Amino acid sequence: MFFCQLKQAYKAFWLCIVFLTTACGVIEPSANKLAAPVNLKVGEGFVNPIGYYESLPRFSWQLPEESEQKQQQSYQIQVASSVNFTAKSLLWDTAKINSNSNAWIRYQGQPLTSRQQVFWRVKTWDEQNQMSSWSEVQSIELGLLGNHDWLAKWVGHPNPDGIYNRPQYLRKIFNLDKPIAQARLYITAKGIFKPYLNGKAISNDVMTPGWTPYHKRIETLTYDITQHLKQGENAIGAVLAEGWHTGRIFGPTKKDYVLPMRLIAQLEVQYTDGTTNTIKTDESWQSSVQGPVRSAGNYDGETYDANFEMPGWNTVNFDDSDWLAVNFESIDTQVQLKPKRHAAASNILKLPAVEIVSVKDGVAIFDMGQNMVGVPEIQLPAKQGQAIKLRFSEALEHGQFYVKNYRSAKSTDFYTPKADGVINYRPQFTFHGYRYVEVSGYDTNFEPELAWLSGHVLHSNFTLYDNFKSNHSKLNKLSDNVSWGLRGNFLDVPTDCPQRDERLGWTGDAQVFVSTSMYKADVYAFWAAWLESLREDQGIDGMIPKFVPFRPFLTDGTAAAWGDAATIVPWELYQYTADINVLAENYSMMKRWIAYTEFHSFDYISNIGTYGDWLQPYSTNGRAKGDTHPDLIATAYYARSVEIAAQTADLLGYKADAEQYNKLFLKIKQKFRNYFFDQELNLVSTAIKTIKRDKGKRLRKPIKSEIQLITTQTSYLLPLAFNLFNQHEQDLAVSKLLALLKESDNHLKTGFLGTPMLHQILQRYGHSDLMYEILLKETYPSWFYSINHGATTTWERWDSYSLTDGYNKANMNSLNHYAYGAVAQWFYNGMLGIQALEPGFKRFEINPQFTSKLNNLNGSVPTINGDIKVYWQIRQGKLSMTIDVPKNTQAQLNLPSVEQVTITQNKSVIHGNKHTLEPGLYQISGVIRF
Ligand code: RAM
Repeated sequence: MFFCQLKQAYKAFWLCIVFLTTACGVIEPSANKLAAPVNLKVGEGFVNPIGYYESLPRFSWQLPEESEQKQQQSYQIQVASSVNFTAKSLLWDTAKINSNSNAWIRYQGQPLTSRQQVFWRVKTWDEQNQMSSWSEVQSIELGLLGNHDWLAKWVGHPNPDGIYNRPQYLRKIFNLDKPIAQARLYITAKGIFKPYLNGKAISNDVMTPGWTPYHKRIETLTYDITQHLKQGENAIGAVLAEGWHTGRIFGPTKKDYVLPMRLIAQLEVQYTDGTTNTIKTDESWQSSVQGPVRSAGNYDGETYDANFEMPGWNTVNFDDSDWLAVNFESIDTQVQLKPKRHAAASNILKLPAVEIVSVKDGVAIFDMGQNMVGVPEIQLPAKQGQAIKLRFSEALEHGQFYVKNYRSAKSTDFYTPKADGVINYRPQFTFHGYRYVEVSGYDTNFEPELAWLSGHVLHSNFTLYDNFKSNHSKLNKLSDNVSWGLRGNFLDVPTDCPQRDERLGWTGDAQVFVSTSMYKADVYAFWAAWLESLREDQGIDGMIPKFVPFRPFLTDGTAAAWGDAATIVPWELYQYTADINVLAENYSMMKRWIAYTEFHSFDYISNIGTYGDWLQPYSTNGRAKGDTHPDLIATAYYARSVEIAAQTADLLGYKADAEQYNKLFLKIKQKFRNYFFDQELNLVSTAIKTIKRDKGKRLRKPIKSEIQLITTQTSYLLPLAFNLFNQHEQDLAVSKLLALLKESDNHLKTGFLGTPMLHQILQRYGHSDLMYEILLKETYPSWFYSINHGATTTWERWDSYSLTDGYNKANMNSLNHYAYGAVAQWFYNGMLGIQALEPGFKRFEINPQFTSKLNNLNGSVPTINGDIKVYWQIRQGKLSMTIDVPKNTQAQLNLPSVEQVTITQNKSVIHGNKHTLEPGLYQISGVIRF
């Protein structure tokens, strides 16, 4: 007995010693180290970035899949100025931090400065306090963080003829007289640019620097050009075209808004002896507008004339004596030059043409098989002086080439050959949205061949996930179509459409699609960057424009549910990533937007105008704004924004704000409930009070008007989604919604705003079966209707096109619009059943919505901890399932409709349809009860 106690005391003593020493990091308990963390990222997903934008970077990593470690108990990060992490070079060492956080850890050393290069590494400990090896060393190099770093000037062709839109060629020769250790090019433009060194393009980026509110901020690019330079004479050159800065935006009429194109570049060379040399744009540069690219615009296309080619113009061996000295301007203090904070657009994919649809009178129509966004590449026989003409179309109409839905966008490329023979051409300074290409002007002695044409798909350079497959080919097609809609409309800014004379960052479209896009692609940085533009474009009164970047002269103001992107986009990004930074960065924008809405409301009813449930089918008189009352929509969104702000304030520690917004939310909720609905939860049918907006001024008194509220699916969907009915009334509201759906034979009758709410609400209230029915409908209006009529992307309208009647003739009709693609979120949340229980999926539920209509599904949700993978298959009522729970997370398995559940992991077996699952791979079987 005594011995036993002694033994226990002895054991406790040693455990204590081991605990103390390991906790202090003195002795490590195990010589066998755990595998090192992997997938190290900086900020919103950068890997070893150069030209980075944050002086206090954030660090993320994952536990390796093959490691025995299941959870992270602690971590240590080190940042150093040398790759060897010598004691002297350490800039920041967290020491061992007891935390399971593995993402968005902010550097707390001395803020990093422009050009600074640092190295970082991380290690972790598991629950048994076993330590991992250090990760591989990663690096970060900062760009030029502020205007003070720029010694260069804005330069451009002097343009004696006042033709501001003609593409410019710029060049300079410089001498490097010592061996080169390292060189960087910092560069950007007012317009878009393509840079060359010694005759070679230095990157595949396109349309750089992309589109921001140029009057406030222009993003700068950083390139490692060490390999492009040589000791002795070198030549730098750039082509400059109008892009978004100088080109027309929206419609044909705004040519008067002409701002000259300009380039700014700073080439910084470090010699091996430690000295430096900086070459910059200044008065010594030469320029010409006599190059082969004669014109280029986003909407209208590019015109290239090979007769104007200037061989060697971007090399040392070129006579530029007839070029003109540039005009130059100092950098403007009010326009910030800042490192680009997301990947530039690039040539991501190359598609072959799949069919030659017709050839007639020297005009051939090619089919790319896919509605895509980018540029063609042609390689075909041509005749001297005879221009090749390329036109683009999204769909043929009864075999005819159709371009009317491009409106005023000419979307046409021309190439004039300087000699007979095979030419090769790909436009550089434009992009088109198309599936079909009409090629004319080629040498008609030859028969067109498929090999003449291919398509370069352009979008911001992020990864699209291949993470959904089922046994249902149309569902798979829909998933692909949503991905293609995303590709096509994520070219530097999120756009409504990529083809007509619009292509704008409509805020409403963005807020309905942002969450879905995160399941389909690695687009966090893309959105975080756009939010910076949103903040910059917010009015002094808090107004958030309808589209961003905004051009104030085009149209005034905002719209409810569009401006609410200010709260919804950051909130949805936070839900997906758990990065509190996106809330912190945007909180004051949220507050100001709410203040704006408050100002434009009367007695808690918002009167901000809205585009409504945009493009709702079967609306009265076909009105685009749909039938749901604008005040109902505006007030529902007002409530939603306030609730988001309350939760954000709470998370950020602004308790007083949180309290105030919570109170406001309840007031709006109560008012909303009683103002728009009667006791029985029917929409008030009699004339109601509405309020007229007194242009820009505070509303004084309500004005009675005779507007009737029309009952719509969306008028129940929004309040259910935004929690605006009382708890005990929700079932009643759902039954009203179900009745409305039934009335339309279980078809949706929703536009941009109502549609994304359908799957959320139907699943939440136990009607996933109905969601399947709606989703798998073949008849109009439905997603499959578009597929049945040849869609390879998602459309702007439910009836944008039909094989029998061709295009919907409405003036506004794009075949590549992502808004209705929002439903794809349900593929992950509903069909695969992966729902976050905590932001960032640290804890998540797996509750697939099984259906007799599908027999297998395979997919994943990429998270900050790795991929959550789910596969399920049903055969004759028997379920087999595989689940992969990533390291450092926990899953709640919930299979209410499955009996006799057996869960196997590494030969250990448990039973029951509700379980907490630790990281690992699980096999599950059971019997489905439909
Ligand atoms: C059109 C587009 C866009 C929408 C606006 C209101 O320009 O359909 O997607 O947001 O209208």
